[in-house]
Amino acid sequence: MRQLKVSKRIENYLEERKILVDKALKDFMPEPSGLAGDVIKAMNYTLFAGGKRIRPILCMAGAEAVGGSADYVLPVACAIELIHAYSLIHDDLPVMDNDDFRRGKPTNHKVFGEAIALLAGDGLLALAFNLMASCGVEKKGEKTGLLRVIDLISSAAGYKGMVGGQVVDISYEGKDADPTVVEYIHTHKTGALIAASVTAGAILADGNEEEVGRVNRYGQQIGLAFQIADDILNIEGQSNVMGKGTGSDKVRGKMTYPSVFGIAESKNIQNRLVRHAIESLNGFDKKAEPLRDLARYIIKRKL
Ligand code: GRG
Repeated sequence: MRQLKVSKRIENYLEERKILVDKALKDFMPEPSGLAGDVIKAMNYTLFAGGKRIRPILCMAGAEAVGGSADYVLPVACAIELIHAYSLIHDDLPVMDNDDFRRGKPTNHKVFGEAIALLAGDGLLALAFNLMASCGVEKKGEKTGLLRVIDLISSAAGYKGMVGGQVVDISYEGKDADPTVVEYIHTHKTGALIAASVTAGAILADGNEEEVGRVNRYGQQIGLAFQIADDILNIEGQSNVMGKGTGSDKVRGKMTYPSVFGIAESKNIQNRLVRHAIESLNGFDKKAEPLRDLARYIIKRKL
């Protein structure tokens, strides 16, 4: 049989995995009911309003790269998507980026109001930890791997990671270009949760320390490349494909890779990061092929 072209292979893989994640999320999420039903409705709205599910897919691929199973890590993979959904709701609020559309649909606060949107984000964040704590991925009552993962993910989501990156992103709007600051913003705001996603998979699947370290390095490199690609899409992307407007970074005076290094150099940097990410997986067999494909996809994506 002729080998599928890489782009087709990754397309099929992403589609299959997204179906798996969507089904698990549907099974897990509560139906809106009771006195607090409005907030559950708002939580479900953003969680099921599209999305590539790249973080859970990376978590499953990280597990498989070290010989584990995707199904086993699926609850933790879903929990990471809940954290991602929370960050998008808060990021779109008027006090943050004040966006009206995401994934082609009105943002959470446009539909449910600011107070409910804020609480829906909080609710998703808390529910993510509830899901991880109750997901039963611990073996024979031993929770070491799971606790290590909760430690990793909570750090990546909080002030040492995503929240810290967001704070610097906001406070440096309109300031002079600074390569150190933009690298901090991108590695924290976006890179930290992406790196934690793939590393969590490798830890839960009992990868050895050498493997976990290599997968983590891969995650950090693609995490930064992912946000650089996002910056480039904000300039060169097609808004009808992305479901949101382009050009907003420039209007807001955001510090981005293109604003600091220019478009051409930003593309060189992301290509280099992807090359290094793939090199980090040297020594891994073909079970790591999805991770290699995902690294290439991350900078070629159109949304
Ligand atoms: C704590 C109040 C408070 C707010 C926190 C941390 C935070 C809000 C926001 C930062 C997270 C953020 C929005 C980073 C940008 C990362 C990014 C590129 C998001 C888009 O990710 P995709 O492309 O989205 O995976 P889809 O739609 O595919 O899920």
